Amino acid sequence: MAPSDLPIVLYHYVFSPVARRVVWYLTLRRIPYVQCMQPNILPRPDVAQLGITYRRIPILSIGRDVYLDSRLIIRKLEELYPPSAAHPSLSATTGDQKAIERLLDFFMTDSGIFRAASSCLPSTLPVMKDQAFLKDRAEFAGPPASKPIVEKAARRPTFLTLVRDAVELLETTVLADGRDWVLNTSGPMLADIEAVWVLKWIAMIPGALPKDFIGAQQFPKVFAWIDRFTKTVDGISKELGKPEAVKGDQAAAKILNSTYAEPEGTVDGRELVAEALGLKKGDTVKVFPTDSGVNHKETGTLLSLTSKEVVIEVEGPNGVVRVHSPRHGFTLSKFSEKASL
Ligand SMILES: N[C@@H](CCC(=O)N[C@@H](CS)C(=O)NCC(=O)O)C(=O)O
Repeated sequence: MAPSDLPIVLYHYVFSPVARRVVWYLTLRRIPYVQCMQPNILPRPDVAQLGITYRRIPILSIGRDVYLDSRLIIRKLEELYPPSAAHPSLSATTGDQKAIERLLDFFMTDSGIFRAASSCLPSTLPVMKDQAFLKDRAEFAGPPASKPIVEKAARRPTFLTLVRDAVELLETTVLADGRDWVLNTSGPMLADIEAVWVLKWIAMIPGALPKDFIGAQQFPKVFAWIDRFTKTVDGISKELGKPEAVKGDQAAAKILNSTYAEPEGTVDGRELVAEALGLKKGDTVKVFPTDSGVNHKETGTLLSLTSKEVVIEVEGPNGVVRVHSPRHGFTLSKFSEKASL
């Protein structure tokens, strides 16, 4: 069966800005999927049913292959769901465009803009007073490496300055000539998703961004583009209708009764980390993110290791799945009963 004929299940919750990236991608490409809605804090028994200990959202499966991290998820959908008239491509085509697409992804995620925007959430937001949520997120973020060096009173202004700088960059570079979309295309592309997700999310939250500092008056092109993106994606979602929602049991059954979307892959012994750790196919390893949610380490049998991803077989109560993690932002270690990692 072609991967594009296999069922796709998205585990997410509505208020996850990272999961929105995947939802918009699926919507803009009109790719059918079912959704398994999750609570915004642990525990997530629906995910545990697959034997998965990774704590972050989103998670997406194609057939019996499960993909972690929105970036790998989007890349896999690009690869496994080839473009057609019904499911148009969102990818950049030229080298310059590809560079912009990729650099926008790194800029919004890795340069600290998402973290800065998250720190602009107003303390009056109901969720910011929810003790269970705050406790969950303290575990998610891990202990601070040291005492914060930015004075408390300067923190919000510092983060707002960073976010404003990102908005200004878009206003004065990629959107400066008045184009509708980042790559000057006729509709939104992946490059737009990469650039818009943090700003659209934080701009929507009342009280997060002071309008006289980061608003439509100072940055008319950026705010018109966010609005255009919202209208376009909302229009297509309306036309497609709500994706079917399934319970955890149904989601797990769909996944476990499917075939794999990809061949098993191999472990090249000359791969640098494989060589350094003496890893070979079939070894038990731990795979985990290095930036957040680091305490939730996935244990499984190493199936494949490339420069782009690590794939392990994970055993759940009702069967095994293959769990794919990107190399970027994740690491792996050899499993040892005594290991402290
Ligand atoms: N790099 C990851 C980041 C995922 C992430 O941080 N997701 C947030 C939600 S926006 C999360 O999982 N928060 C903790 C939780 O919901 O358990 C990705 O692209 O998927």
